[in-house]
Amino acid sequence: MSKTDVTVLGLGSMGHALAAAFLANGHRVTVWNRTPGKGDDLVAQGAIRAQGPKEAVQASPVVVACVLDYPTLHGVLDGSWDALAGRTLINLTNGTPAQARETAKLHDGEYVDGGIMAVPPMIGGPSAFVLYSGSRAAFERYEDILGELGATHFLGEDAGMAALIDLALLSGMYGMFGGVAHSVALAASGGLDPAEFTTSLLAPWLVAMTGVLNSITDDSPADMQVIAFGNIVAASNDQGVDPELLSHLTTPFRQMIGPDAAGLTLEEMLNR
Ligand code: FVH
Repeated sequence: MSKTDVTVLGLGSMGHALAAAFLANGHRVTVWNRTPGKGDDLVAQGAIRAQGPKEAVQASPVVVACVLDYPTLHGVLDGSWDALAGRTLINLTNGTPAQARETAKLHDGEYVDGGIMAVPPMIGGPSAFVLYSGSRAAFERYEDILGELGATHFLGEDAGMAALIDLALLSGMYGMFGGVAHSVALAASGGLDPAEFTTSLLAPWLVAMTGVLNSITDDSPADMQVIAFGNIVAASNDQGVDPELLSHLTTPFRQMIGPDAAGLTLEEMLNR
């Protein structure tokens, strides 16, 4: 069976990995990037370099876009929307739900928005997954192709859902990274080597805690945890570590533990 032709707009770290995956799976891949040299190795492997976005869009029924942000995407497609009409636009650029919905409206054709939950070397490998929302018909027609990038999760016909859940997952990741930075600073203030601390204690601790994400307050009541927040802030101040990040933990914690805690101050939560 002949493989669907695919165009990739944007050959940054991620766009390059996407185009390479499509090439490896035997597609006729047309590529365009603002800085042409980034596609040289792909062209050497058989990709076709388009001279501009319009030529790239006209080359395939499926256009996958992955550029810096939505204003960049709109700039790239300015002048090519007519050529894109009737083709499927799969936009894997990171942005907000509102930007995804706005882009869906601009496109006269099937639109699928995506959120890539992987770094470029993971594309096409077993741990990559990508969130999609928008045209169900287009997603189902091209699910096999999209599956070449990583596992697929379709989140419904609201084009903004993939961006929303992408940002929700990134919130968890960046919250963890921020916590890691604070954790390492606190340990270093006590004289521990950051790399050794991270490998021998912090990483195993975080891995263990991922096992209780759905029951965070079952065995460790919220009130007890809120007292620990106060201790972290006090000890950070004593050690000369800025407590700014951790001092805000009560707000998301209140949202997580439910409406009966909404609007309560730290003191009110402690005195419930
Ligand atoms: N890399 C990652 O780990 C993450 C994983 C999750 C998804 N993100 C999102 O993917 C989008 C692209 O990210 P990227 O890693 O490919 O980013 P860069 O390597 O910086 O490439 C940026 C591309 O955008 C092009 N570009 C930038 N400005 C313009 C412009 N004014 N006109 C046309 N194209 C532009 C840039 O072109 P060039 O600089 O090579 O000429 C690259 O193709 C992003 O939304 C991530 O959040 C990646």
